[in-house]
Amino acid sequence: MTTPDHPSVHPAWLPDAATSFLRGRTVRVVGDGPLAETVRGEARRAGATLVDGDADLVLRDTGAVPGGEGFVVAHGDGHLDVAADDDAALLHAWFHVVRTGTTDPAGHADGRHEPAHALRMLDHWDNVDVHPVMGQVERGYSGGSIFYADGRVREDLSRVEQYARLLAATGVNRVAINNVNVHAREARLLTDGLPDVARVAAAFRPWGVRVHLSVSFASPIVLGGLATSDPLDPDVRAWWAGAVARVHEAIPDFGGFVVKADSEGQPGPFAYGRDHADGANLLARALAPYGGTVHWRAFVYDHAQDWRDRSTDRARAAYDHFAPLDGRFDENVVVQVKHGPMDFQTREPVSPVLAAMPRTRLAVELQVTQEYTGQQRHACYLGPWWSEILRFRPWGPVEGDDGSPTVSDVVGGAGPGASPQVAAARGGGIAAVSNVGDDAFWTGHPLAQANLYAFGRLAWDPALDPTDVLDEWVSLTFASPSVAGDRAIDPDVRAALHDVLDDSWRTYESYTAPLGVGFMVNPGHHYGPSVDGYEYSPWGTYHFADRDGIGVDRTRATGTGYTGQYPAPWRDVYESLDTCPDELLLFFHHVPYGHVLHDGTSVVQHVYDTHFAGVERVEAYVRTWEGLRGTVDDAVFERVAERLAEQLRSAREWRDQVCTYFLRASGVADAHGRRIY
Ligand code: GCW
Repeated sequence: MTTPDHPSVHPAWLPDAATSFLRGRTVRVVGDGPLAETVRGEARRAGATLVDGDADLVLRDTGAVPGGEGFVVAHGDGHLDVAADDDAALLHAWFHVVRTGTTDPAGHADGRHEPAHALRMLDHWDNVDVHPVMGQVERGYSGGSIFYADGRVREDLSRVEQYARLLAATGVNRVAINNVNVHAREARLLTDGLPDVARVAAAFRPWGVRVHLSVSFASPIVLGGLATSDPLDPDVRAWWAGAVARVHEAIPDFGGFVVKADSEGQPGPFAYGRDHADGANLLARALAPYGGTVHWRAFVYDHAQDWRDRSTDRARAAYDHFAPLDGRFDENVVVQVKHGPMDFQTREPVSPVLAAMPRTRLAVELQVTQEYTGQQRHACYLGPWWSEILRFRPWGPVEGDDGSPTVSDVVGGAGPGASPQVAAARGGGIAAVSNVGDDAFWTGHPLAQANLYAFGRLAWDPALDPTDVLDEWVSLTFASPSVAGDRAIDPDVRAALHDVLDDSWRTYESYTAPLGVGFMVNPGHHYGPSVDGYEYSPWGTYHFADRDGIGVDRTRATGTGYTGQYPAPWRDVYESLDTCPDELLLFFHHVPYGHVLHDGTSVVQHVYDTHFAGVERVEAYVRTWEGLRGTVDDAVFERVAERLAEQLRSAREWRDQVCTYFLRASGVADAHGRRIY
């Protein structure tokens, strides 16, 4: 589907103007792997001349490090010479040159480039059928699925091929193509759907992206007709072994399974008195002969909680379930951990699970789709947030960089105490929920493309500056043939995009989620403000605001004890009101409204101030964008303008509801006398 008024699909990054600097250049590609052919196709598409002899750009597949994916850029005699580990690396090297925007050796530093993480994966929460409540793409804000239509895998997969090319240009190398909530129809992708899944895999293969499936733990029952899916039952084991053998016959490079088990109603090993390690290893052993991986999600908690019960804390759940299992998972199991202990909120602390399982391959899971960050109606560039997460040091120091391990190191298999197996496998890498659909702009909000781009780039190199990554995306996306020079960008366009996006995550936080309070959203669809939306619900997502104060006491001294799941120094930093960072204050502590923050403001005044300031920022975004009318593509301009208008409306709604709620609750007037209802 494309929107009726924009019948053609917008090219996202990599329009032809982005490769115009290659027109007329000579390129030599040495290598005979299938991805070498893809690189030749890209060179032709860019208008370069493929030659066998001397060339401006020489790309060689040396085959020296199969699976290495890295490449070395060197200055040849008046040309640029790139030696690639394997043919996947050849493709990465090609897009590296495209990003850099020149084949002139002077524009390149000598050196080796390689991904920090071996597994860089996007998970699609796409359903084959349109789900009555969730729609076709669960938490999708970009139209329908690019994979499925009319109850089956699409006949025409050209859109998937375009998507694969976009992903290859960011470095993503794995994709799971169906929702982790596996419904009856989707479960069958594993069996009678295989020929179609094989077609999807064929669309991704030339771009170096391997396909994975989400599977139901109850498959032996629902697909195999067995009476049980007990992981220790020999018939169940045999069923999975047979199922995986058939998958590999159809798709020799099949990546593996993603599993959400015993979570939010999905079936799992608990029904048989078994644990998550039993469950994950069952699937891992079926996949092992073929080199496949199980991504087993750690998003497990009680979603049928009683709000009256103050002893249960959802934030504790993943650690309580998984940390005791460290060391029990097979080598081809990756335990996939949401970055925070709750659920992709605008601000959460980093999950303590990431510091608790040195003998397990861990992946950190991010959410590119903006479920809780504006649903692709609000501009919210998440690069800075992910960068904070990936650079967080679970063992300190609290400030500064002394080379101590980061979250990125942990999921790269280089955390403290990592077992030899975890180190050898380079951990479990980085996964994220995709934000793409069949929308003409791919992501609903055209500027939400920047998040998809940034995910791939930060998964490749978490040390990149997120603002630089944004700038790359701007250059590759808004390259305009009408501006003089190779791949030139109108400086006003570049400046405006930075203006709107650089701090947009903090802006979003300022009017929606003060001091680490989350979930003040409308239940179900999660869009727009509802301060008490989840306060008396079974989901375990409370803020406990009353007339005196707000926040969740998660201390060891008087609260749920969650702070004790962290190693030092964080267990103590978060425990103490003196040292707990303001932005997470209400995540860890229940405080009176008059509690004074480190910047000298009271909690309730901070709530007022940030909400008013956030709306002013959005007003400025609207003005900045308006200044681009006639400068950027009309369709893009209009779509963004329409989204910004909604963002402004919604931000005002957030400001007025949240400020009014806390004025009424606290009785404390705004020090600046602004209008609160
Ligand atoms: O964020 C929550 C979403 C669910 C989702 C779940 C999960 C796929 O509200 O829609 O289900 O997380 O991550 O499994």
